[in-house]
Amino acid sequence: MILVQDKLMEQKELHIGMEDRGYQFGDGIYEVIRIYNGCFFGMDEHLTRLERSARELQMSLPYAKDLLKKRLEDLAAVNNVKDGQVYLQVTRGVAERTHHFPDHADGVLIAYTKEAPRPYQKMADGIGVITTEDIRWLRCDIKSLNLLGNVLSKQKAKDAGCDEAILIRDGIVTEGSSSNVFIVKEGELVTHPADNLILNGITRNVLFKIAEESQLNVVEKKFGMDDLLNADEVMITSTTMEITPVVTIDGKPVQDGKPGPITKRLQEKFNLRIHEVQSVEN
Ligand code: DCS
Repeated sequence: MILVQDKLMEQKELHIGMEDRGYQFGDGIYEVIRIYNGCFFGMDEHLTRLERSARELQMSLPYAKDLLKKRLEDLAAVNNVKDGQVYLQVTRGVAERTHHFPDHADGVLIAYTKEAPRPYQKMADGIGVITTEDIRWLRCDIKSLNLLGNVLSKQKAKDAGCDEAILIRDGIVTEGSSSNVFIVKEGELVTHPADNLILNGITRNVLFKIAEESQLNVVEKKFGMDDLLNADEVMITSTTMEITPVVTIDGKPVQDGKPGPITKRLQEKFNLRIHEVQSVEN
């Protein structure tokens, strides 16, 4: 079953309008929310970010957050999702094709779930990344459907046999093509400030909390390629990749090429948090 507006239905009943602005302009927003053992992780934070994205694009959501939360829970329950995710998107709706906003259009919301195991192997072994120029627009803080810059960067990583592309704008490390980037330097975690150049990741914010619990200082400041290449540890965070160590950058190992102790400690704390959420909800 899938969710269309506020109704659960079979996928074959879905009709997407040819002039849906999401389809024609990428004029819409989305979220990917994780489900662990049947429980949503960070649902409120994701829906708050969805509301923010809508506001920034002067879009309105078809209905209120509380009902949306309930419908997503119904969707996950009816599909009996255990470890998986929900993909949720809202477009500005269907209207005759003009670039400017239509006078009248109702937003179109769809959501579907899928089973997705946790990326255990990558979290344990670490991943290889490439660096590439950040060619995206200047509102990367909005989780919009316009993902061509991200798509092209991720493809470049895949072509190089890597799992992620780390994006560099004017010599500064912004984020990954679908993740946030952290480095460890002299016992501190450093990551790009949450301004217009990055998406303020939900996992990024979870990392802030668990770092604080571990008496680890997190500094939001800009850092460059040299800092990245000479970091003690490098990690990426995202809903799907959780906290994953980066062990090679452009083919060169990060230190000894193995996941570092601080990354491992944070991963353990993250695991505990997932279990806490489950015991609260069950
Ligand atoms: N930066 C970008 C550009 C992203 O696309 C994502 C997540 C993140 C950071 C990390 O944010 P979260 O911690 O909130 O997930 N991208 C989602 C996506 O498109 N697929 O999975 C996650």
